Amino acid sequence: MAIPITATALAKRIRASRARRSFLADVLAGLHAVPKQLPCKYFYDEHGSQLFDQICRLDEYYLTRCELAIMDRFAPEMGAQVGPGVMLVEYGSGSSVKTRYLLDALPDAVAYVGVDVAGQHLKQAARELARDYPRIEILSLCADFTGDFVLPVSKRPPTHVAVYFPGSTIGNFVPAQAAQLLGRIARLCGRDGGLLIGIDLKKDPATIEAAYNDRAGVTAEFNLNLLHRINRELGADFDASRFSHQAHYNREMGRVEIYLVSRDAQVVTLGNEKIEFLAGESICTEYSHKYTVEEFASIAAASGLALHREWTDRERRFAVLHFAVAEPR
Ligand code: SAH
Ligand code: AVI
Repeated sequence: MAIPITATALAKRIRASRARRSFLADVLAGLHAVPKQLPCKYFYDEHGSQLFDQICRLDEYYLTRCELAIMDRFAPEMGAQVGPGVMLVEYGSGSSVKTRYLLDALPDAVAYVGVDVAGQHLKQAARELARDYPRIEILSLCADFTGDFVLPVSKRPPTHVAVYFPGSTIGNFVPAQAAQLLGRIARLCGRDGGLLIGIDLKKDPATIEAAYNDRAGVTAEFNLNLLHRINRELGADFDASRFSHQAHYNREMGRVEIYLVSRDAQVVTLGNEKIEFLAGESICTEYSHKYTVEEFASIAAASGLALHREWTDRERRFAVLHFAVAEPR
């Protein structure tokens, strides 16, 4: 006898099957491209999200430490810029740790919406925030923030929408894509809103390279987990032990480039496709751009965002910037 399925369960299955199809299409397109590449948003399955949280606690990964220090010191000033009655929308919210500093400084916020592709991690973070911030309506949206999405409706109407985009996740986009995404953010916020965004600043290459080549090998595991995810979810037969993690700072481009390098000549099967690798051939899995405040402000200005305030840590390694929407484009 067929077991009846509820409408919610059916909708969930349809979403999962669509997500699998796009994942497969993106992986095949990336592995057939020359040079090979994979989108970094796929790092974040459940294990990948946990590995990222471990990266944030590494000595070498100064980014999180510096941004937390900035939030700890300046969140009240940031809260004053964002203003009361807000719906705060966080892009790539992950574990929502930095968020707490901001919510503490926004006691009159109407609602908070975490937006992230990592569904389970997002739900868990939202549950914990709802427990600790009972006066703010905590909502979550599992979506790719580079595409179209509809914000959930809060019980109380907000006076305005502001976006919080910490972590320097914007650095994982090449400048042209970053400009597009900033334009979308400006349109989402409208004239009354604003953007609070974390960026990793240019500094000596040795410090940057160490952050992506930690001694404990967590970043290498994070990178290689992408191959395990492709095997698990798409049925490929990558042997992760035949690939190595590589990360180096490209000074000219102002970015860390992260690769998985094939240790030998090999063929990987994915569905009906055979993907050939030469010895030493690499898959680019991520860029992480580093900016000066001026460079970033000029990209944002072209997207209709005007730099309003900046906060940095004492060593000027990282910055949190507040932008007002000059003209949504
Ligand atoms: N904001 C957190 C997490 C940063 S890690 C912090 O600062 O520590 C990057 C986060 O963005 C991850 O949680 C990942 O799942 C999410 N992410 C990456 N690309 C995304 C995309 N295109 N759409 C939505 N979320 C994305
Ligand atoms: C999420 N993002 C800003 C991280 C970064 O530093 O570019 C992702 C990461 N990749 C390797 N380590 C951390």
